[in-house]
Amino acid sequence: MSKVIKGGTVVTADLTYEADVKIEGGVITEIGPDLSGDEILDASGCYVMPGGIDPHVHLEMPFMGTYSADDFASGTRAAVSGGTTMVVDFCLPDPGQSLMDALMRWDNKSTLATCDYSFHMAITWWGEQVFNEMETVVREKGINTFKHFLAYKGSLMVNDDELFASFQRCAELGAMPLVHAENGDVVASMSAKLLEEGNVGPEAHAYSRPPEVEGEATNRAIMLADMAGVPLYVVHTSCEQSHEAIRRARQKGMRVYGEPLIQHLTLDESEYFDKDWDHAARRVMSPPFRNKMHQDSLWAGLQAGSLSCVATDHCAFTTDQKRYGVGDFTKIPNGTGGLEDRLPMLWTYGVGTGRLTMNEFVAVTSTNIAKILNMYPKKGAILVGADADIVVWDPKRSKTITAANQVSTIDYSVFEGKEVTGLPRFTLSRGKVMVEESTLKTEEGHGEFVARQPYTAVNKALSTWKELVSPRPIARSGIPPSGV
Ligand code: DUC
Ligand code: ZN
Ligand code: ZN
Ligand code: ZN
Repeated sequence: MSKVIKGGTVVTADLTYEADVKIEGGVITEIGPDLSGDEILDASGCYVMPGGIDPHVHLEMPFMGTYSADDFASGTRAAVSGGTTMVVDFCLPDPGQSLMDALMRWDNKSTLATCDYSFHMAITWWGEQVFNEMETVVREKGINTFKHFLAYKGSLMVNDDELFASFQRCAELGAMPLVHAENGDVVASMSAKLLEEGNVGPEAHAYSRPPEVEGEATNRAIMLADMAGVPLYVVHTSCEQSHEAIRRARQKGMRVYGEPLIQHLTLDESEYFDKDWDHAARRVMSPPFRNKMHQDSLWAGLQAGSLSCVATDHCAFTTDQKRYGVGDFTKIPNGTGGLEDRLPMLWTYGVGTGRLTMNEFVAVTSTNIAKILNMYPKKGAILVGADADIVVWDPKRSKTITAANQVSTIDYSVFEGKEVTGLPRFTLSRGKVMVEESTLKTEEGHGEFVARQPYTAVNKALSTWKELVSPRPIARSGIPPSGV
């Protein structure tokens, strides 16, 4: 059974041209004029683009005493409804837990996926077992990226000695580290002070993690990555301080990638102030929303290429879950949704305003991500042989985003009331039509794991297992070396 996407304009990260696209066995088999096939999908008036890849989601994530509300079933349904055909989730071992055991849990959860998916492995603790298992993760499990939280002191956070040791291990294995760059010690200290002074509401969340906290951690991670000889991927880059560090590193020739979120590009800190508790708490995420100056910086980074891709960090909690934090903002589960809105929002506020070209749109929502995560051109491409993960994009279709009509299971949307123009006419996952206009034709379990091979380019450091040395022993002898 072949399908032909007919009469559309193919838009890739570097080309725009009129052609039909033929699909057989889940892959693209022909691109050209006047193709025929068993089934025709009418793409007239539409752009035919690589399906979106969201490099950063948390589905059914155990976090802050609860689980994020969208699982792999509802999360990937939401994804395809908005033109995203692949998600990358984070496997999070509990402290002391084997990476393999954690991976088994993620393998089980992900059997519900409608579209393809991959994993980043998080380094949430450090020890010889983790050091050894990292090799199995890379060589046998098809995971070439390791996430490090520099925030969430007391739970997910790793210290600098652990971070540096893990970066060196990544270098040796041909893996790339990712960082959540916020200084967790400073956030903890500022949070405690705010609470002490009676600032317990959700707006205090934003005060507890200013841009400097992110800039410091980004700079530190970049320096440590440089010393270890690894590339670095900075998740949810939200402010100029962090972007500036990334820009500088790239100018020096380092492979450092920055990932702004659609939320940070389109929503600002006014969402926290003079708003009712639920409104503000629903928007509590880390890093928090910033002011317009930071938003301009992020848009400029996408235009100039100093920032590489746009994600959601989709980590959706219901209003009831958010209310765990009434009376103490540090207990509000951190996270926002947006998986189904990323493409329409970026199209409307990026392409629709002239800030991004269509080709740049494809680059930052799909192709760059596939390249950076080492799965191009299987993903992120309209090329013969590539997976037929395709969105047929109707630039004229519009809607008003509202929780009442969303696919995500939560009871609100941070984009409530936003008008978007540009929506999928069809979304295809490996050739299967999952969405036709507003009709979902999703298939639980259709999604497959995408294995990603190690990188070959950067392998400077060598490491063997060593206990971390701290504190440094104090010299007992007061005798100076001779000659001093
Ligand atoms: N930030 C969030 O807001 N939620 C999930 C994890 C994170 O880093
Ligand atoms: Zn994070
Ligand atoms: Zn995240
Ligand atoms: Zn299927």
